[in-house]
Amino acid sequence: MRKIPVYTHPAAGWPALFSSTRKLMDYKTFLRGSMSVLKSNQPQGGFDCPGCAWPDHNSHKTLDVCENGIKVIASETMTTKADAAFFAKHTVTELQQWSGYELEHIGRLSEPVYYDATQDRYVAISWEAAYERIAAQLKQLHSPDEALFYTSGRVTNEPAFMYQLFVRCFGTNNLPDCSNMCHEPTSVMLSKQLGVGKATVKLEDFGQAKLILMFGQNPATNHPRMLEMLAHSHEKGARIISINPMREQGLSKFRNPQKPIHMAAGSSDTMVDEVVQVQIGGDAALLTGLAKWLVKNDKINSDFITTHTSGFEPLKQWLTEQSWVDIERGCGITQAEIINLAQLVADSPATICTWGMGITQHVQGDDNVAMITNLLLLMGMIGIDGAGASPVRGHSNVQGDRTMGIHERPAQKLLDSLERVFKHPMPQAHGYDVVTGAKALIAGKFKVFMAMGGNYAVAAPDTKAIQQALTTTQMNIFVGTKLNETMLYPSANNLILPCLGRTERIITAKGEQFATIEDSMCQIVRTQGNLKPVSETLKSEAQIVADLATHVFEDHSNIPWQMMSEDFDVIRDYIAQAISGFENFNQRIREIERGFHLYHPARHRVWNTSDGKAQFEVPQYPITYVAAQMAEATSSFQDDTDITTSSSVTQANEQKIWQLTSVRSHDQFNTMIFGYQDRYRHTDRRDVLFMHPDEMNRLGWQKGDKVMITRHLSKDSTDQARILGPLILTEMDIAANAVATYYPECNDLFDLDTHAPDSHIPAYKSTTVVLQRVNADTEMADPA
Ligand SMILES: Nc1nc2c(c(=O)[nH]1)N[C@H]1C(S)=C(S)[C@@H](COP(=O)(O)OP(=O)(O)OC[C@H]3O[C@@H](n4cnc5c(=O)[nH]c(N)nc54)[C@H](O)[C@@H]3O)O[C@H]1N2
Ligand SMILES: Nc1nc2c(c(=O)[nH]1)N[C@H]1C(S)=C(S)[C@@H](COP(=O)(O)OP(=O)(O)OC[C@H]3O[C@@H](n4cnc5c(=O)[nH]c(N)nc54)[C@H](O)[C@@H]3O)O[C@H]1N2
Ligand SMILES: [Mo]
Repeated sequence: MRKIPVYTHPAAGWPALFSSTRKLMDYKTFLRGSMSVLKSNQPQGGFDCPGCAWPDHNSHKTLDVCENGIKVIASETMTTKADAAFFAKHTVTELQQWSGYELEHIGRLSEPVYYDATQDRYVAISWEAAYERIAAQLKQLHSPDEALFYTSGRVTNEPAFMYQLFVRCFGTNNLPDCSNMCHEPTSVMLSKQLGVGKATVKLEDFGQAKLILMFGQNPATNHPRMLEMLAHSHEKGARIISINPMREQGLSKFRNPQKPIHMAAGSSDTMVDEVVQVQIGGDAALLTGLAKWLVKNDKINSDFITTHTSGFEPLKQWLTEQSWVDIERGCGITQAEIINLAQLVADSPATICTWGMGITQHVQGDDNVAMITNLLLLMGMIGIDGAGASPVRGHSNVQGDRTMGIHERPAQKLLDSLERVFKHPMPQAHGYDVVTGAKALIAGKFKVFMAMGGNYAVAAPDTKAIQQALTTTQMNIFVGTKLNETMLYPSANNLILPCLGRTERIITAKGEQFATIEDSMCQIVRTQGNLKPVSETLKSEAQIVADLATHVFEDHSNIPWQMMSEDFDVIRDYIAQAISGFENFNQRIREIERGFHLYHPARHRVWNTSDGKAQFEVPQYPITYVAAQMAEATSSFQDDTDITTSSSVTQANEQKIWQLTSVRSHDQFNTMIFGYQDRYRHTDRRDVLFMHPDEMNRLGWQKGDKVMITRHLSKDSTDQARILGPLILTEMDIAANAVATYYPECNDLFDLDTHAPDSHIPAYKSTTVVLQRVNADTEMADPA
């Protein structure tokens, strides 16, 4: 067996904090960024880190930010600009050829621009002229449902509340958001099973947990501040198990920036006790094995089940029907190993399950979340200290945006209270989410597309088709901080409106404003930028929404839009009236230093579900779903002569069916590419395909070989194959049959029809593909 390179240095620590961030930004930017870092995630007066949604740690008096937080801050605080002078030098056709990395490093969007088709360039426009164009266009629609209004999760609560109100007063619930591609299965299943679609744990619970099962998450890269909490839990005696097809190396050792002794002596904590290298898409099968053993051996909490739950008998029956052969086939883990893990669950008085995208982004994403919740319910692990459900959200305010009403399928309660507070009728029909919205966009159903942040086309599946569709609308409107590839496929009327970022001061006629966010554990905290805006032309998102409303609604819909944008206390007063849990918002957010926790009924064993009980759910898909997909692909592949005669193939035996997953590197925040290095995975490029060296050996392939990925869509699909490559084969300790590459470059391999049934989340984490090695001397096939 060949050795896999192992990252031997601890994660985090000073070198991690400073060296790589300095490398990627200019020095001036870095200084500006690091000054602001000292204030980020600090009680009162600082800003909440615009990176991930992991909560602030109460004990911290000093720096509570991580290497990747600094990168996000440095990205936002760049002093270079994508202004009209920049756009004058580059046509849009030229910019379409730029990489995500190049676009990211242009700098900040700094003045409103519109697309002039005659020159194929973006040119300056005044704010007033931009608003007039938008108002004229929106007023001319036959129906408000001809517009789609996307949101990305960095937008803070106050502007998010105004934005959903604006969209609903305009008359539609077409409010897709990045959640639809992220933790939607969590929101859907936890709401159904527990009554609230959010984490039941608080940060304190991590200090009391005895077992932490971490499913499909890479915190060293994506939630680095979580490492500190895991190290703390571990020190207090918790066993930590990572369930992941990849052995994520940033998880083994951790140097804590909060511990001077670590920083000075170069020492570190260990964290993860064990890695269960589940097959991609095998989590539901693994969880089925655990539950089956626990039920069979009567290791479950019967009192809790009787008092608090419904649906146990159907689940028990279903578990009995699942064979160990299928369980092993479904997850790639042996029965003996599963029983070992089940013993740990049985013996633990306090278990937390955390999860990330490795759980949600599958056709079985809803089932995966249901099975995690089932496990917690079987053991009575909700509503006691040190235990519970801990979905770890992505964007820093993605959870808050939902709470504020950014939702295409709003609860009736929200619509009713908006009507009551604003005396304005609200649209009742549900709107489009990311997937159904993209399909409708491609089908030509929308005349206007608006994005409050984000990079819709690139983050979604079928990127090229969405970009193409955007060129055929009547108007696209982008509110953002950085130029990205969704903005570069303009329709007849395309506007980019630059906004202030989280790090920048918002000063209005009423003085300096602060906003709020909700972290991944339902804590509402304030955030106040402290930097001078990168350009005087920028407006706050709240101001942009207020201006749009003032231009679009002649009667201003009797809502004081401008007062709201000038004084965020006015917005908060409305939020207090319209959204439950926010009573006395203005007072409470000022009173308590670290903000306040939103009441979470399930924490108190109050179940706001359809029958007033916590609900067990039986999975919808067979636990062998992925294995069956692969078997089917293998058999159709054998009959398919087209593939084997493809010009770039060397030998038929070099091909095999694989399960592909897409992940984030250490040098990106979603579609914003900061650099090419993924320190913990030993690569300094992004066009890589990770594979286990044993698999390479078996195929006679070498690291550094070039491979093409082909995804065959179903036979009845009009486009039958998607091809990506060539990618460089790179060694990784990853499960058998599994390969991984980076998001978002691979997004055209995914299609809009392959998603979970209820949440509609695209299957970014498991898709069946064929790999072909290409000769170094062969002309490469064009990536399709
Ligand atoms: N620095 C940085 N921070 C970020 C982001 C970023 O891009 N950069 N993005 C933010 C956002 S929006 C989000 S949602 C979060 C994402 O945070 P994570 O959920 O950690 O994100 P990913 O890197 O997509 O994938 C997580 C893990 O899933 C594993 N995985 C893949 N397939 C499977 C499977 O079938 N089963 C299991 N059990 N595991 C699997 C992968 O090996 C990987 O370790 O991070 C947030 N924070
Ligand atoms: N293959 C694959 N695809 C995925 C995923 C995956 O794991 N694999 N993950 C999915 C997930 S979890 C998510 S959350 C989505 C992310 O999808 P998005 O949220 O749409 O993407 P981002 O890259 O986070 O958006 C970056 C853009 O947001 C804008 N922006 C940044 N800060 C601000 C701000 O403060 N205000 C405003 N108005 N705009 C701002 C900038 O213009 C920047 O270009 O991608 C999804 N797509
Ligand atoms: Mo996300």
